[in-house]
Amino acid sequence: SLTDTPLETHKLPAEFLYGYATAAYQIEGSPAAAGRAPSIWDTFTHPDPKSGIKHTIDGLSGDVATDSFNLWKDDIALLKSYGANAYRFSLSWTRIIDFKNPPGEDGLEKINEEGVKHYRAIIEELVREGITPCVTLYHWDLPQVLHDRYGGWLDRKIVNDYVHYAKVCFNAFGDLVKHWITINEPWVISVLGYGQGVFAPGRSSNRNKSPEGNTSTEPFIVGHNIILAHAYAVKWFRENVAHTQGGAIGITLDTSFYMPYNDDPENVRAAQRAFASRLGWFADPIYKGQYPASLKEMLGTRLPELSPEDATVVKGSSDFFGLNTYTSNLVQDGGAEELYGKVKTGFTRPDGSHLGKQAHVSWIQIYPPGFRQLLNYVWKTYGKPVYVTENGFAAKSDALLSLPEVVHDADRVEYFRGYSNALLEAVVLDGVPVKSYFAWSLLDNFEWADGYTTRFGVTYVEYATQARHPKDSARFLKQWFEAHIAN
Ligand code: GBH
Repeated sequence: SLTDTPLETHKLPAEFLYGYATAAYQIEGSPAAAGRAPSIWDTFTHPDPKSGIKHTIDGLSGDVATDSFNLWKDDIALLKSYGANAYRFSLSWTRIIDFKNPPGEDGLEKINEEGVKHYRAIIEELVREGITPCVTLYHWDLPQVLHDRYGGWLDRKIVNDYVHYAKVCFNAFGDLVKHWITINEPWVISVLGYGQGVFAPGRSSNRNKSPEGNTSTEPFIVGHNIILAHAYAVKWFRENVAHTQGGAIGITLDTSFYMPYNDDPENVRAAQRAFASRLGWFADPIYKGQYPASLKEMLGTRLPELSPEDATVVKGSSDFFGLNTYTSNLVQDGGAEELYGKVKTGFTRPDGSHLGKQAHVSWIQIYPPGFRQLLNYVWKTYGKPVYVTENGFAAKSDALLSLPEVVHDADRVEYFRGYSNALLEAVVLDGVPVKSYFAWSLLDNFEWADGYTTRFGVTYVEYATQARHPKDSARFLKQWFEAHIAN
């Protein structure tokens, strides 16, 4: 049997994709270059003109970030030096579509050729270097114009605009790009953007100052429109691109692994509810054709109905399961927050011990067994090959130390050692078809509401000079994947 030989002698298949993930707003900077117009994240990260409220911890925005709009060749050189055979990055919708000029008679904006040219150069360079481009169409940077025009994700009109944008990208890059991710983390967009208001566009009825929106309804309307936008883009792709140019397309969802706090049946059910609210909300319609029963029960008419016509487009609309995951949680019944399934989550076991080492951020502890179990859960529940599209760690040392010591990120190395071995176990011992591993992230970068105070990179970025310094974790992953991908 497989277990007769040591695990480290087993290999991932030669076509396994190993690389790093980034997102446009987190790395590019140059918000006005090549004809780019503002997205909701540009608006959100600049102090509100009326109230002066700032939405990032350090008050900073993605205006500069890692300057990757200019330094993208250096980024690709880093990928190459790290032995990556794939790169997951996102396109900026407002650089590809021309939102600086009014729409045409069909209500749709024209292509911004300058923006297309920019990304075309990046994609060509990646291919030349033997690095497979995996393109995310939407990583949270909604065109501000569409938000202003009809409320963006709050209106079904967004489906038409999103499909238009997706078509432009398929047509412009589909000869070279064979891996497409429609949308990154719908739960985060819906809940943090329209429920808690801590991410753009910052809508929440639970805020003390200037409450806006409706936390009990908007997240579910937004979630619904995201599912439809994804599904109708995939429908177009399959009817027009898949059979000529080929390629796989799917969505990326995010979740922790949820474990009951103890054997108490209430807590066992709570863990199931946590999965239903975080993952099932999106995964059940997309892979099974309907919303989870527990969600319908909890939300009643506040959960939009999936019409039979839409359901046929939504069901089966992802070729793979794109998974972003960072940690595991112990789940208890209770908690009022329905956006989390009315559960309490934590890291502390009944005996007082912790799941693992704490990250610089509150929401991550190192717990590799949960990663292996999650890969099994996703495969068993949804039956699609799994692309791990993000996994990573914010080490405390990144925030505490400075150069030159800061590149010795022992905690991140520990994290990646545990998680890469857990992935190998899931593939080799459990038979889960995992096709990729993208570590988050290639570089320290703009970490949304955390600004630049949290660093996830395997490369330390000196923001004053934009100098890049490889951390020990980059070397670790290079060696690990060199040793574990078959030739
Ligand atoms: C990913 O989201 C994103 O895709 C990526 O852009 C980001 O840089 C990366 O994570 C690292 O954060 O502070 O308790 O409110 C992962 C899902 C959703 C997890 C937001 C952290 C905030 C938790 N993330 N969440 S809290």
